[in-house]
Amino acid sequence: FDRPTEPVFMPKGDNNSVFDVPSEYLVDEYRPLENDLSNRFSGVEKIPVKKISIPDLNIPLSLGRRENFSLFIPRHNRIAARLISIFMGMRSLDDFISLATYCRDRLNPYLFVYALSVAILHRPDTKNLPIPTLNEVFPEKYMDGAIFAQAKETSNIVPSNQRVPLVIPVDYTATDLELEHRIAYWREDLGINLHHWHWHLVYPFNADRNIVDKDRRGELFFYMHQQIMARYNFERFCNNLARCKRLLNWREPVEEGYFPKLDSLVSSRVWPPRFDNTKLSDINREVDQITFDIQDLERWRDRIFSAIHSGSVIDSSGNTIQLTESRGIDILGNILEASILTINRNLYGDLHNLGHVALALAHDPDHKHLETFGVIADPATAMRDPAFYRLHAFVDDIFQEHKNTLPRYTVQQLDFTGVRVTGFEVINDGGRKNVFQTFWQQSDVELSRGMDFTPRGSLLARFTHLQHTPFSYKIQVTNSGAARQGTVRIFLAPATDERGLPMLFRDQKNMFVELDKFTVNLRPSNNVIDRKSTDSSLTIPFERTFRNIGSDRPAEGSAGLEAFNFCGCGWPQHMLLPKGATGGFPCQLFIMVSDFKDDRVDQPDPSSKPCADAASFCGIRDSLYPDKRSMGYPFDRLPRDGVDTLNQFLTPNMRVQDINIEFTNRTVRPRTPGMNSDTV
Ligand code: CUO
Repeated sequence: FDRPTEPVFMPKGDNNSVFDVPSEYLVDEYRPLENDLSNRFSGVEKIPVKKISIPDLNIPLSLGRRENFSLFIPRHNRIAARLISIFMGMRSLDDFISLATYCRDRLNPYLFVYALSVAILHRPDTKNLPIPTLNEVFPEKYMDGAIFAQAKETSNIVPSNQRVPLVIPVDYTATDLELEHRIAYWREDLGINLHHWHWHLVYPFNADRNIVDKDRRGELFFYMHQQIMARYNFERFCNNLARCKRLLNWREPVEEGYFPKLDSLVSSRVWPPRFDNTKLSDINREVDQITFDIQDLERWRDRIFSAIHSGSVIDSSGNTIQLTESRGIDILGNILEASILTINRNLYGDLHNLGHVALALAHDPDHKHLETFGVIADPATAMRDPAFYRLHAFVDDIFQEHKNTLPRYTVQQLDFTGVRVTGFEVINDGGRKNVFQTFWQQSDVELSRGMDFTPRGSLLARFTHLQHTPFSYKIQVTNSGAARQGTVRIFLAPATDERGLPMLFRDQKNMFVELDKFTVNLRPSNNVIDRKSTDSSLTIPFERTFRNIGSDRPAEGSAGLEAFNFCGCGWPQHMLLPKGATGGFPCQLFIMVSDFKDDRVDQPDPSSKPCADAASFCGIRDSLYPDKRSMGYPFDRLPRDGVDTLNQFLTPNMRVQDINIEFTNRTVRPRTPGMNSDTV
């Protein structure tokens, strides 16, 4: 992974070991150096690479080494799926390593790192290996391109032990003349973008079927992105912006422009911008082997709506499949995305993925200007672009249309007989009650792993992000029955809409963002439950989002390493809460204790598996999704008749606490990778 455009035989890793590759593996331009190379690195550790007969790589090689790579371009995706399949098919670990070293100097580095990461995550003999986080391998996908010229200068002149972190400016993509820039700190957050990249790495839509076909993956596609939208709209409210408008009319210009100012170190190009009010066009690009019309998108959209309204879809053999209460959303997720699990690609097409492409190529739909795609085409960078949310608001609306057709939850279904939530409050570290406190923090990330051809040694970039004071929930529950288990579900929503007016429940339910979900043992009579914000079921700590697989990595074979491994997938802890506002932003904090016997999934308790702590958005590896309820429960349906407000929705096992999010415009001290805490 290190220094992805530098040849494979150059020193890698913290101990500067080198791969000792068979001479046949050297690409033509390096072959004359063969003897010189073995002398040049005579003193360093050599990792022997076995010579194998190389499988047919024609398809992966068809993507140019200096091209950009996008998972949303079908051709690129097919190429990646093929490479993943080849990596997965290598019979032994040695063969896999050998092929990877052969590929590295020949294939496109973005393609190579993506396919290698998916293969490592899913091969039984490598799945516990740590994968470096993408911001270290390709830092250019996450920060102002201007920093790299500075980084080269610094690392050439300043010895590694005297280098100071390079500061990424807070405002570098636009000014406040652009209203959307008010929430650039959220869209461009490194941790959020890393989470999104990792989510798509764990849930690819095209790869070997046994990799793609994970439990409820279509539903999770819906839910994880629905929650992104809810969080985004929440953040907009905090910044005096109205909720995001759906991209409904594909023929109208897209208001929101975006100028990413990111470099591609692989292609030595900048990522293209999209100007304000760009019109979408039919796409016809031979270079990407991609042709589709806006009309195709419209046709697929109409067919999906009509399937939702008829309550069934038609599979590729012409059979009618009901969109049932429990399975319908999963089927629709795979249709809409579309993943290879779609029930009928001819009929329902590839709406969401090609929506990304239409937006990403709006500036050069027929390759007239030899331009490549914009940031919205890459899961590592897509969330930076305001148009991402217009598209996903549209996609989410389609899912909601289906959800609106489902039976409403009855009081009997929602209640947990004999269990009452009698008290619910939030206590900040520091003692303040029923207030969330937010502010800015600076953190450092390592750049050197991704910086090719510069002197070695650590080089840090310092970025500014939102942070909050850690807090605990204190929950009082009375149980008038025998000892039993419950699932605590905690959500947060704005108290009013963007005009400051109270919201109807049917509106507010889509604004609830999940903060936590966990199982509790309830004794008869009174129970007091304490739960820390850092234990949230959707977040991962700073060290996992930005983990450095270098010196602070737990020892081989240790229990710590397993826990450290699987997923960078997980919402970053520092973004658990919306920003709020100076003087306080009023919210409603909701809690529900549901009956665990209706939530339980029939499998051995997966909570001790590695990285099971961000299960709400990411699931648990090699396990079923650990909550049997529909994702988003109890807010995933329209309310029963007669319920107009949140208070009317409540049953005795639920409770609402009014709470403020108070933002203070101050920046706290930097922290560095390996600094063990999300506490400040
Ligand atoms: Cu994650 Cu549209 O799916 O970006």
